[in-house]
Amino acid sequence: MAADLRADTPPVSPLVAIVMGSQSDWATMTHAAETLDKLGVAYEARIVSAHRTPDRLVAFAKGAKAEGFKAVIAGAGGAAHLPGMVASMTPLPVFGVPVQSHTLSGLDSLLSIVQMPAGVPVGTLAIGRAGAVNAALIAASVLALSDEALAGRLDAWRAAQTESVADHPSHGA
Ligand code: RP5
Repeated sequence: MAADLRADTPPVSPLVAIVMGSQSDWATMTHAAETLDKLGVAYEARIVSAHRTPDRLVAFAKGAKAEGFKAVIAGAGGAAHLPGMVASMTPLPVFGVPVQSHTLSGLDSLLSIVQMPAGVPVGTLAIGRAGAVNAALIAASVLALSDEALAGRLDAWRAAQTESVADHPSHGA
């Protein structure tokens, strides 16, 4: 039986915080987590609601840099104030993911997140899964500026993606 090498590996501090407004957002935000897993980027996922847990929001946003995070991915739906409020209280780059809402299909989430006033930026990604995946990739790109090994893994990830695209569509697919 192979030895469990994880036991000898020192714990890695999470570099990316994935925060979301509700448990219901996890179905979308899990795609950000899976992408960071594939790239070997340590993260921590938390539920932080701008409306239901405002004190938790302030504590997280004000303390995120001191906790050691280098970037924040924030996903929320509907009246999606979370990314903007986090951005207002941290110097870290904040990437916003509009979660697809039931009533307006995420257009409400998108406009809530993207229309920040000048001076408090949120890098806003696409609605839903694509946004969650791309938020992870862009956060990893930021970290890769000072991490050559991660930059190599990102290059490999892109090369594998390119390799996976067929020249022609398969019939019936
Ligand atoms: C937002 O309200 C959350 O980000 C979520 O997308 C939305 C609905 O939340 P639940 O009612 O499902 O908890 O704050």
